[in-house]
Amino acid sequence: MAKPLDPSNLAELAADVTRLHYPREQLKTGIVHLGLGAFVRAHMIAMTEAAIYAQQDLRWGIVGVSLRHADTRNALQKQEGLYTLALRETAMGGNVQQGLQVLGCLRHILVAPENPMAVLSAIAASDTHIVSLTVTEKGYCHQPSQGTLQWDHPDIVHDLQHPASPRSAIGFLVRGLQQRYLTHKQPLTLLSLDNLPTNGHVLSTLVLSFADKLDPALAQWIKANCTFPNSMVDRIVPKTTESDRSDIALALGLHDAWPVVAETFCQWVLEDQFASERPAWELGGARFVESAAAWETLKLRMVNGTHSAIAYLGALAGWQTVDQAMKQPALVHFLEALMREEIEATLPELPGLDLQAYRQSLLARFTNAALAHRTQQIAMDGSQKIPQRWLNTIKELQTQKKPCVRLALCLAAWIQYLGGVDELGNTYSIQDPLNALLQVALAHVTASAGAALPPDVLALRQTQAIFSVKEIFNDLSQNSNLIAIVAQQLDHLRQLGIKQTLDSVT
Ligand code: CS2
Repeated sequence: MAKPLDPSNLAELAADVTRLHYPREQLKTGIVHLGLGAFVRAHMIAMTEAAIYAQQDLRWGIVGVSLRHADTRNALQKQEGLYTLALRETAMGGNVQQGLQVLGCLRHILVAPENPMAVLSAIAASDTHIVSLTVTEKGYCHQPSQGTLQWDHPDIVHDLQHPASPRSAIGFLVRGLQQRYLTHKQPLTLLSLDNLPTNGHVLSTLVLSFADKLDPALAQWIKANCTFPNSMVDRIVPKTTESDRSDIALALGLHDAWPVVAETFCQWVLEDQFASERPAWELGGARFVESAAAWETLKLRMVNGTHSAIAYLGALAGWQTVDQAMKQPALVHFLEALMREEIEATLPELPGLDLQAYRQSLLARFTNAALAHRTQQIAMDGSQKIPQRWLNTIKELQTQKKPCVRLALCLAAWIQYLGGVDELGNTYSIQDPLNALLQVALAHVTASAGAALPPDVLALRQTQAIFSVKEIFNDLSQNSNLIAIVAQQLDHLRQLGIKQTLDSVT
């Protein structure tokens, strides 16, 4: 058994591992990050490591905050926050190439429910210049279709009443900002790295409305002194598995209890609107722009839109991973047509971007077998993802009076997915904060006459029921044209199966 990865064993790392090249013990902590999942450890933290290294700028150590679970802290505290980033590619012929790097700029980890006051103090500390977030779509406690705070969300109700022990990201941010306001009043940048359109703008709306409820003067101060840059982030980072851990230990020479695996591709486009200092992230590959909105739209509709399509169609067909799904010609042709014929027509101008090359490189990224990215992982939380991944695209196509049959098939696949059984008869559980609501909507159709209805009418009624969930569909809820097309695709999926349905719309 290899020795554990920790600062005293670094001399034993395998020769080809990229290691730390700065005096780690001297790092200050200038960033607090909420939501310490795999994604940020493979993205923003890796870019911060590069920025620290390039300039030996020791201001940018990171305090990572897990908002729910202690597992990351428990694993990483024994390693004093050190962990491995494994970048994997699959070469022609199927050979996996892996590059390993040990990262050191994650300096402290807090588990919010254990010590909420420590999280508030970290946000309020005057050395903290940036609070960043990857809390996933549902972590914003907002209405996904409208971007407004969900005031009846249990965590928001709790946070309004418990100043010292918030639960939600918004609660932590506003109470932490309140401490800054009541003490040194130094400005702060709040940086969302989640897959939401105009994520910075959404975050500012939520923070300001919560703050205004507590104290309008606090909201005024935040507005005048804090910034919320929009940003687009892109890197595929699957959940780390036991077999990843043992493979990495072999190649690393030390045992890392909490490594992270990702593709080599990495993109970060963000607005250079910082309230005070920031790391030189451009030296780690980030691109600073005046407005990130068009980049966010591109990424959400092309990368995440097709990813969710693969997820629901794949999960239903029994294709367990994205690369396995990409071995199906019917799916690949469908994805190409989906992007070329539907999504791309809705994208804003991005001077210098070669869309065809972007599309081809995306399809190639999805074939990376070394990631084994599970379709069920991407299928999670559909209600929170679908508005920005598919519905905005559909609305735009409708404005342009263009067809959207492929996106309709994506929606049909999601509705079918909510049934919890794949084409092979295997059952699975659905993870979605609105699942109970969606199941009630479907059950209502079946209870009132379902079994007696002809299949196409049943598909129509079920589609109507799902569209009536305003939290997701909002102004599309009564769109009978769209509902009819989706229902037809749902009926096709049931009658013809996935492959034939895919062929029929390609
Ligand atoms: C995925 C994203 O799980 C999902 O919903 O679509 O996490 C995706 O892998 C990243 O956004 C890629 O940048």
